[in-house]
Amino acid sequence: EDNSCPPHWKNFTDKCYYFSVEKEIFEDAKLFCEDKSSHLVFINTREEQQWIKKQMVGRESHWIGLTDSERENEWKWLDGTSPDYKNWKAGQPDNWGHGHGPGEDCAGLIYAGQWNDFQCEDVNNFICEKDRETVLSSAL
Ligand code: MBG
Ligand code: CA
Repeated sequence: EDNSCPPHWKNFTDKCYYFSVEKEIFEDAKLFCEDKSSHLVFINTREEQQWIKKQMVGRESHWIGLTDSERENEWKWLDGTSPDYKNWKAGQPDNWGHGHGPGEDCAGLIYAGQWNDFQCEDVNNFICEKDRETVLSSAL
């Protein structure tokens, strides 16, 4: 495989993606990715969304790097940018549990690849993303 992604990471365009086998609460998933010089995935295009969906073999939900914990219903990627492309499931986000619990401020993919807001303390799989390493051409 000549895609310059680390072992267990998959390449798409100029990025590398890690689909976890681990399940974590949102904050620990975020820290896991940061520990590997990456971030919870930002999904910016339909093409990226479709590729990610294809990689999701099981029916598990996966955290993405999207939260409205700063201000309710202002969804932001973890780099502070607002989503342009969106893929919410119909009826989501719904901040479910509001009035009875903490609501739902952390986003993830359900098995069909669509987005749902979950309670941040839910335990889900997750996807990390980072830039692909630049290939040195000196060996050629
Ligand atoms: C669940 C979502 C949850 C909440 C709930 C509302 C069946 O999906 O996971 O976040 O939106 O629906 O009924
Ligand atoms: Ca929800």
